Amino acid sequence: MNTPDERLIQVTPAPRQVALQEMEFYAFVHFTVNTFTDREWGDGTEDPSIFNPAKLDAEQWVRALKDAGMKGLILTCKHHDGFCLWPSKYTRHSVASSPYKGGRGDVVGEVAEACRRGGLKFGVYLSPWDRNQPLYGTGEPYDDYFVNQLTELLTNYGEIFDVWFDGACGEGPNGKQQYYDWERYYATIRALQPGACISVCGPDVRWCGNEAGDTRPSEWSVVPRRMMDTERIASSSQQTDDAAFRQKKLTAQMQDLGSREALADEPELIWYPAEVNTSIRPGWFWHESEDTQVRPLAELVDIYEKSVGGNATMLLNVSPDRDGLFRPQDVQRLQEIGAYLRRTYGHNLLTEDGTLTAVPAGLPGHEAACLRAEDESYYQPAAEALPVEITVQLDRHAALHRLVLREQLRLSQRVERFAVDAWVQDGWQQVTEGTVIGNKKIIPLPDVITDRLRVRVLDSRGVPALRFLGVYAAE
Ligand code: FUL
Repeated sequence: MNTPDERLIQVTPAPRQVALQEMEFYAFVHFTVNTFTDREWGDGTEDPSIFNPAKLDAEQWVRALKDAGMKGLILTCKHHDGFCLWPSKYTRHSVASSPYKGGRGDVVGEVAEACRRGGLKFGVYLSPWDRNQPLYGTGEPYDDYFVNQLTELLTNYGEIFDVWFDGACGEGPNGKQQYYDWERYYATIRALQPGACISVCGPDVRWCGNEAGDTRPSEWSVVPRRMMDTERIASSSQQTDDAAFRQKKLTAQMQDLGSREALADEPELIWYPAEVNTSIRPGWFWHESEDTQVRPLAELVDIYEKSVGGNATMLLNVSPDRDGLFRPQDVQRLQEIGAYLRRTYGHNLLTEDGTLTAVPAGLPGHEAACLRAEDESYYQPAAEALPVEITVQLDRHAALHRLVLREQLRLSQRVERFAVDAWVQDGWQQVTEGTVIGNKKIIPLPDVITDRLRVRVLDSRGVPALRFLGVYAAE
């Protein structure tokens, strides 16, 4: 019989989920006919002749995203309007009917190739809701159409790291609704791209519940299985289906998805890490009127620190304009984000400096010294005793700005409560207390001047398994 702790920590991530969580920060690119109609949702009646991004330069996108420190790009290959950015064999409603490159263009191919060359991973957004396709709402025939399109995207464009399934769902061109055959879609993805995560309306990555960039104070990766079903229930029914939408809203508002109290009566648990998706501008698609509304650096780095630094990943949308280019102000903001991240996290004081000790001492091969390197090694105490105390002794005093902690996710998410102390005026002073660590916890320190820090793990599911500890000085 499992103890309650064992029941929780036996839930661990699939390798594809670990790979995505490791990426931390990646881009959404929303681009389609909406860019040319100045709308956020097309209705499917758009004439493909309006799509002509004459200066499209996917290399410019990739450069700007890499400058920001991002590791991947997810492109809206088809949004709700049904227009395909690749020449799909299954519809004429695509780039092939547009003036772009005389109808011989393939935006998906260009972006996938630029990502490959630039070293970004490539992912696809394919909207199940299709307001153009006459088969929509016919059941299996539309599922066939959708699976055919998925197959094109997952076989012709190299390795795909993520398939992002949107929850937005309404009627098709005939006013009919479609009940998606999710299991068939998932099976297609697993067969063609076993390394790809399926996000949001899928089993691998959980929507954080809002598009503003907010995270919960404790974002757990081990959650009830029904969290996955909620998204799908909502998107399998019409927007007018009150019960499903009430349910979805409720989940979004729920603050505690994974404390041991919240999980106590749940029959089935899954590894389902959170992703925060938000846009660099108010809208997802480019609108000239929003050229002056690129969000301030401080706001974006705050979201980064609370999402990437709060056991979630950050998916930041950038919108190319009608030329097919990111605007200079967006490029500049992306560069500023990258510069901020390099300045703040570029130099871990523990790399050349300081010592790490722990009580209880680590198991052989899992001593506290492992925490210095951001590799697979991890510290695990040899005895089951709480609190676990890890002490950092630096060679000299410094004004400390950030502390970063990471758990070894392969052993699940274990830490439930911790505190951080700084040695000031001959004594320990508690600087902060927190709950979840998970993939990464970024802890702001109030620029405290010290040469000694202590992390105390106060509550844990079994013995903790910490993978990394980084200390960063103020500029
Ligand atoms: C939503 C969509 O309706 C928006 O247009 C956008 O694609 C966003 C990321 O997801 O559900």
